[in-house]
Amino acid sequence: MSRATEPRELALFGGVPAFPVQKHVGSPNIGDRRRLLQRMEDILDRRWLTNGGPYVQEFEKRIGAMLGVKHCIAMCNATIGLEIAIRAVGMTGEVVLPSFTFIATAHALQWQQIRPVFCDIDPDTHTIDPGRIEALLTPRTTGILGVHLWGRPCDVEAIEAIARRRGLKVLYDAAHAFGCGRGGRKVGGFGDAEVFSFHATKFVNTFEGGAITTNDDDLAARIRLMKNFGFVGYDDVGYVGTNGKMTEISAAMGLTSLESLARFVAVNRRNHGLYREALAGLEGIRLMEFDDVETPNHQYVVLEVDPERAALGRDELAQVLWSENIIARRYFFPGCHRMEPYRTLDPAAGERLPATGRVAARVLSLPTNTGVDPDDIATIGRVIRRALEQGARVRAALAGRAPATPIVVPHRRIDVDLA
Ligand code: T4K
Repeated sequence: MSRATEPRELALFGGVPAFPVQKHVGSPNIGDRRRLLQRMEDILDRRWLTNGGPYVQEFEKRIGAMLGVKHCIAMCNATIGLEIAIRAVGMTGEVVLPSFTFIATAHALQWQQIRPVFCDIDPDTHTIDPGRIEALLTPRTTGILGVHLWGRPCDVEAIEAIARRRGLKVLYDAAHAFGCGRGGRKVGGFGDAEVFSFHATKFVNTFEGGAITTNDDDLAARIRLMKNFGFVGYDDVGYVGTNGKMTEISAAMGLTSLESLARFVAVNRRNHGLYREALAGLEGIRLMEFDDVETPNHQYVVLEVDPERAALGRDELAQVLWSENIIARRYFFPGCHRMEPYRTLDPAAGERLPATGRVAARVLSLPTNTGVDPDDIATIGRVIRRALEQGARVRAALAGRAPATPIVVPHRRIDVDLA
């Protein structure tokens, strides 16, 4: 564990960085190590490492029961999960999705020659704005891919009404939304299917992993075939497939994570409250809050820095934090439409995405989860406050410098000597 030191002078001005070791967004939540190690021993004893082993089956059953959804199919990661779900529901041609998301959402379509058509977001919730979807539909559109960003469920009622009217498939990228819901409805059963990520940085992690959930029996059967090369029998393939399987060791981590879910969410909720206190009253700084009807997992603490009102812009504040070893992330700057191949394929997309552009220029995710403690948050809050108080000085110091992104250092480097 790193120890935070009281920042007297900002590191930008030659002071000692607030943290001796980098503080990350997405530092993994880790459950009961003893249980995990027991399960790992069991896996080795059984000599059954992957291909639908007992831990994967248990993991799928537990998630299905927890989310109240008929089928859960564990995956090696959410990106492959999205690709398989997209293919299994029969999306082709064009699919409407937000640009304000992790690049994997768009790539999962483009990877299979489906054109991602970027839609603007609601600037308050950061999720797709259903009021802008219909204007983007063409005869080639086959579906809508919503993203429950930060664990905030999309406006599923409005999206599903459009889909019904226009005969479209609906998928949700629920990478951030495990354990989330709204108005008593849990993420997992919306649309034709939903796709979760259990990457190391997610609320529940399986090192790498993901899952597709659906209430559609035929779709679930197709997905199961597709994720296992299309095998329908011992020596028989009936479908074009790929390898989307989760390993036993990942499922063991997942089961162990599920057992600590209540602790993870309690810590995340506490952290969110502590950030609220630490950042209270700062001009031009907005902490993303959730509606009373939502059940968030609080896996992300998201700030918006208003360049008109705050003493520093988002990028200036990020530079200050990075120099203090606080590795805040500009998720999801600059928006998928401004990355390749999309910016070449649709160079004018930004014109119809004003809210995406505005939000992408303001957002900053701060370290949270079980990897930070209340002292860390107090320190991060003090650094932000101090940076804004000394806004003019910080701006002047950064003016001549090229913006530099941080070099992420894993906690311990391993030097392999092959000589
Ligand atoms: N859809 C959405 C909306 C998503 O956000 C994602 C993934 C996906 C789909 C696809 O899911 P997967 O196929 O990954 O299951 C990270 C994650 O790799 C990615 O899973 C996640 N979203 C995205 C938001 O964040 P990067 O490129 O930012 O990763 P990286 O290596 O910079 O790590 C992020 C931070 O976490 C760093 O500050 C370091 C820290 N970290 C990372 C790892 C792996 C740790 O402290 N420990 C670790 O073990 O994408």
